[in-house]
Amino acid sequence: MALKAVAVLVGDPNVRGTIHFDQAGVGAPVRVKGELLGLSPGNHGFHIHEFGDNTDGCLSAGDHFNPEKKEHGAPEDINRHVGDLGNVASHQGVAKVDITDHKISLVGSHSVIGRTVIIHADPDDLGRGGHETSKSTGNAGKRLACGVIGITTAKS
Ligand SMILES: [Cu+2]
Ligand SMILES: [Zn+2]
Repeated sequence: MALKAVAVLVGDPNVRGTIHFDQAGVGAPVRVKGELLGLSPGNHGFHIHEFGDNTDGCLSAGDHFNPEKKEHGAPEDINRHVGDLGNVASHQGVAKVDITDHKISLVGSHSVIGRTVIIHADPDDLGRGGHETSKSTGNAGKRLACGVIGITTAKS
């Protein structure tokens, strides 16, 4: 049975967007698709953070979702946080997101439902930047906008 979820990102008054999550069934990859508006040109770190708590804006969402207690990395790395979705690129104010990921899920121990998706001000160095935060956050900078991932109907 297909599983579906959606997040509406808000935060920085200029940045907003909607991201859809689709999974054909348990164990299938998740397609992460949508659009983010108002970002500066270039790459921006894009992650799932642990908590669906936005009471203090994007700050209360906690660290990267990391149920396997690994280091921060690139989406294709074995050693990565489950929440590490890499970067999205913005051109002329629009970032089109279309990622297929095999680590996140919409069910089970890797489920991202009820967690927070965040878009950052800076590029994610994918753990390779040599900065003191490279192995935890990819040194991606400020949390510009975020949204809690919620269950949606199969029709959306
Ligand atoms: Cu992040
Ligand atoms: Zn990470």
